[in-house]
Amino acid sequence: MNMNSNTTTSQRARAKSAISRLFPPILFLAASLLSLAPMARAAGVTLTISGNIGKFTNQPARNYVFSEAEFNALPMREISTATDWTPKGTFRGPLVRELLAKVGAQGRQIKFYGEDNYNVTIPASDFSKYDVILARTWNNKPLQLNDFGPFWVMYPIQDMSTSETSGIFIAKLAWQVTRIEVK
Ligand SMILES: Nc1nc2c(c(=O)[nH]1)N[C@H]1C(S)=C(S)[C@@H](COP(=O)(O)O)O[C@H]1N2
Ligand SMILES: [Mo]
Repeated sequence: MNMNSNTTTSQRARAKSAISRLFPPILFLAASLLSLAPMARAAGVTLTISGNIGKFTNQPARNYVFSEAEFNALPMREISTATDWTPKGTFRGPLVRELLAKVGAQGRQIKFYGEDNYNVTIPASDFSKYDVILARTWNNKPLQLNDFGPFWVMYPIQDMSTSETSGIFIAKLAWQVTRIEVK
């Protein structure tokens, strides 16, 4: 064994131990970033309103995108009711008429799009007649995409008569909403 190969071996050993010292922190960092990813997505929930509106967050695209923070800063209302899909519980969200006012909505028909490609068009008059909210939470927990979220059109069912909540009414309770078009 000559001096040269000895040096090379110890250099390799030092390099190797440097990697093994660095590796756990790198793994830890990677794991932390991965576990943060779903939170980052949840924090990134947005609501896009487009169509016949007068206020925009993106002028060229002519739409208004509510960030989660801006949405959560809106005045909130609660509706405590059971639905066909949920036991009695409390939904919380802003009034749809206030959301529409915020974006300067002018249309008579409001189309709600679900992430599952469902859509329903509701006359704007419903939102002056009833205190309809765009629910973001149920029993204080944010609605998840796989559980009717992020936004669910909710009427004050408990205050409405059976004739008002019969027939096609139930089709207005669009869940998994992320986009609204004012027509
Ligand atoms: N996002 C979304 N919301 C929705 C639906 C849907 O398929 N997707 N169905 C609507 C219709 S047509 C009705 S009658 C009710 C009940 O749907 P269900 O019969 O599938 O439970 O939810 C309404 N909200
Ligand atoms: Mo339906």
